Amino acid sequence: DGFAGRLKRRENGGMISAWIGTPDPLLVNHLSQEDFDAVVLDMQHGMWDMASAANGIAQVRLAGKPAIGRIPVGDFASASRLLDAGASGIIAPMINSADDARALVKATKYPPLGERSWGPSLALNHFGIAPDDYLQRGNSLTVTIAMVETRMALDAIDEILTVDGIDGIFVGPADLSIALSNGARLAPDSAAIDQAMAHALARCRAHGKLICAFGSDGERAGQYLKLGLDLVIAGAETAQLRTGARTAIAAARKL
Ligand code: 3PY
Ligand code: MG
Repeated sequence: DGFAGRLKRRENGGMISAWIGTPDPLLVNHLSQEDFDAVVLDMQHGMWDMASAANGIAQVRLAGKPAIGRIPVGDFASASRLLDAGASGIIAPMINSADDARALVKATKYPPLGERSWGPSLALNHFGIAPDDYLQRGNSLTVTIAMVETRMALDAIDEILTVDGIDGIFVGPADLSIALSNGARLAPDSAAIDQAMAHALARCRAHGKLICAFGSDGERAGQYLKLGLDLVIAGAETAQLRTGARTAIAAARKL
């Protein structure tokens, strides 16, 4: 679907992706109609299982958009299955070392880069591609993104970025803020995170790899885009839904 290429070429500047944890494909259908460049289904803190995620991916594809799956920590088998179901990218949380990054690549890239096992029947349908083509091009049609959200990961960022098959990183400001304060604070919008983000951006650019991050709302997403990030989140669907509800109620009460 050209997503990986468009992302890497930064055709329209950075991308904005939806982020959905509620395991309802019909909710995905609605949100995919908005002007998002991609849609993330979150299996780590969201409630998707593999069958519902496959149906969610189908709804994203119906809107002609790329679907990305965030897997639970260390659940690399689910990364392969999401790709088989037609995901265009995988975001893996808590990748803290080159070893973690290599295990992720093993599950998400076909040989010789990795050891992804063959079975992408839904992906072939969604991409409209022949098996031989998908085998040849699958590794470059999909992106493998490692989350940097601990002190260890920040220290190992160059080693992680050096791993062949890692297409980029995704900074998790919530967990990173907890890690950097030794558990004292949840402060995703703090100066410490701004500093870490600038450092991560510089390292990703030095390695020629992608950098993405979770923004808690549209304003934060805009700041990250302005900084030069490749893909950003503008809040989870629950936050967007509740903000919309609050705005509507306030407007009604004002009259
Ligand atoms: C974090 O900020 O820690 C994330 O994982 C983004 O949801
Ligand atoms: Mg996190």
